[in-house]
Amino acid sequence: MLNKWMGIVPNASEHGRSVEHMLEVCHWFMLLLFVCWGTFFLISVYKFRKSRHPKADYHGVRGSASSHAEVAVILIEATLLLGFAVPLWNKRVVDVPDQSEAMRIRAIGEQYAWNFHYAGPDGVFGRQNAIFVTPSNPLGLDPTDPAGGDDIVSKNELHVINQRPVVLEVSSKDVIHAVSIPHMRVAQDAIPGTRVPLWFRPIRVGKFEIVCAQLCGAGHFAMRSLILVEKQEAFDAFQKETMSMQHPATASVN
Ligand SMILES: [Cu+2]
Repeated sequence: MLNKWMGIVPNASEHGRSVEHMLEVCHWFMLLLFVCWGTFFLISVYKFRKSRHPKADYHGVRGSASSHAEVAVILIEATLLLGFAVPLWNKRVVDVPDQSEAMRIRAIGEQYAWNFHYAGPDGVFGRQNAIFVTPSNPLGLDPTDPAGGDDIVSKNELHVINQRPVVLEVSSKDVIHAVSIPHMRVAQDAIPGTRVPLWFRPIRVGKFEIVCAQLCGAGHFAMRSLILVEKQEAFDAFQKETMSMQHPATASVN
């Protein structure tokens, strides 16, 4: 309800609720802080007004209530950080699912599109080299490498399987971009020369938006793609069809 009112898109990933929960706790705490400090400020302004205190008192507060309040704030903030934020961060960034469980897909940004590179049925990414880059081979896949014989590349369309963890290896061909998938509650900068894993488990079949979240040039606004969360059969059909288009020789053998 609150999400809808604030224009936040519905969650479609397993960990999404915990991210929302973290944000909710922080916001409620900030509201509490705002109200308390605001009230304290107004009381002070009224109580220590000039007409009642014509002469300034340089000793300030004498009671210990304000120190207690400060300690309480520190304790609550430490709990937020150590009890909620660090464990969630660890789960999201350190505990990346391994290759046997997850789909590994490379997401490569360029001005102004996203390329998605799948390892194909053999699960091994083919070698890449900039010398092979052409309009029909945007990622420079080495045609002599057998591991790349079943690799497929899709532009502006990321196909994933529902309920299966996805590890996106995010990088860029030119400038800094950022993959942001609001429905999955994930975002990651795409930095040339690095390959950063970003993972999530989609829990709902559907089509969702992927946007570039770094101002990357004049066409930044148009740099949007779709993530298609599909059932296994639909993904297999996509893989087979794309393979037959991109590797007619290999596809006919299989
Ligand atoms: Cu971009």
